[in-house]
Amino acid sequence: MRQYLIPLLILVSLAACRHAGSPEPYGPLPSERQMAWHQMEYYMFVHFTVNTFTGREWGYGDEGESVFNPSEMDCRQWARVARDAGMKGIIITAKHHDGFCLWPSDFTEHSVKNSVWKNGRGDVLRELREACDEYGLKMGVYLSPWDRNSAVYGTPEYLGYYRDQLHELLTSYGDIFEVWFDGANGGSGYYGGARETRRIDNKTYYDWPNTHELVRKLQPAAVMFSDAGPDVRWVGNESGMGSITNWCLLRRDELWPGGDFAAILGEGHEDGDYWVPAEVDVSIRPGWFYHPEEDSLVRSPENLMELYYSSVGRNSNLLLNIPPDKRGLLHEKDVESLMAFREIREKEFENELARGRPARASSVRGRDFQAGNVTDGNADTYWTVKDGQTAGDITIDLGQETEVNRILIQEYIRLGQRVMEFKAEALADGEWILLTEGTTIGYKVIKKFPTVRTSQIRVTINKSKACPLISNIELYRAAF
Ligand code: FUL
Repeated sequence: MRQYLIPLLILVSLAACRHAGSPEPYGPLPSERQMAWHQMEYYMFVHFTVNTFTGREWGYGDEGESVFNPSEMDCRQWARVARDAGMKGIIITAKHHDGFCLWPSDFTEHSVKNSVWKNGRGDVLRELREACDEYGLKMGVYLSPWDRNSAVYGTPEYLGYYRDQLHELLTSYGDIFEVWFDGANGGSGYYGGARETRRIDNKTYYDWPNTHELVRKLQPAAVMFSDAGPDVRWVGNESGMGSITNWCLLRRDELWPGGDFAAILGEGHEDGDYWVPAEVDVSIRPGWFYHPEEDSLVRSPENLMELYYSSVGRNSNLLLNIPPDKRGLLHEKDVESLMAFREIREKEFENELARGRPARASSVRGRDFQAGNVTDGNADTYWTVKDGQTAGDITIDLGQETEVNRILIQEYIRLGQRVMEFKAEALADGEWILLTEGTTIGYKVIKKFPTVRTSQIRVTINKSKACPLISNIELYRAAF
């Protein structure tokens, strides 16, 4: 009997540990590749092709290759600016709707190999790869499904061509963090000289499942973006507005790229059945491509700061487009605005007031889930309550009267997005006053409120799908 006693005791204590241990996951969960993507938060979009030289936004597909001829092409400048701006990566239009390829593809003549740039020996993707490596950035590719140059666009043969190109991009340029599938599909074009309108059924034509499989096979760590995921979804607008209620969830098979789903894409679905968070793509200029007449219309640093709040501050990533000019350089105006934005942002979040401060909660799940986990600066620890409890509050003690006007909150999303309703209050003159309230949290929300002087901040989770898991709360006193 004695020989069974010790294993039995271990089993019993393991069961007890599990009971008092981590909560079970709730609902759909992010994959590791999606977790890595969430942490990127802010990165650069680069729209560059023949349009840069013709002044168009959508090339027709009949542009001569000689049109592409940047005079001072320098991907290192793009990467340096991205790094200095605080961005984590660059996604480039390897091929936009006009079909011109920025790399010397073996599958078309319509590429840099037939341009005068570097006598046809240039490769923008290669240069960008080297620059990203030098500046510690990740790299992503946009490969337009719609191709207004290809003679076979609209036929089944085109899918082979599209996948061959994807294969080249995903095997020749190192690790790709995001593959961007645009939703603009079909219409008029050159199509190898046919000059006609070709319509496709965007729900079936591209046979997306097989393309997704190819990407998974070639770059298992890459996320795929489209209107409908599978890994990252479009936010539903191009004006930089994340939705205030923002579930990282969609319902499977409800959407497809190019469909008219803007309303759903903003909020996602509280009861969605797969994890597909929103990305906010927006340009620093009115157009996606560089046009000299827009030099005076570059977004101001203050405007970029607002975009940051309406994207990163609303549980989305910010993909900010900075289009190179005819020289192949990011324009001085754009760079100036980006750098000033970085300064404002750093100032805004200069002094974190909650870090290391003691916190108490209405209740805690157990020793490993204390209130203090939200101020310990460790993304892997969190405060939570017992199973079955779907509300609770946590109070941070600032130790002395302190001015505060920003709050940043993060859920521990590895176990699911749960919070449905929350509020933040401050103790001022003996009373709790409301600072801000919200619905979803997810990976991150940042909220502004009028400056308050207080020594205690209380965050209440009013409603949650299951016990709420809060990994981080930060407080700031921004200048404005
Ligand atoms: C859209 C495209 O049609 C635009 O040209 C741009 O590339 C934007 C990011 O996506 O659907």
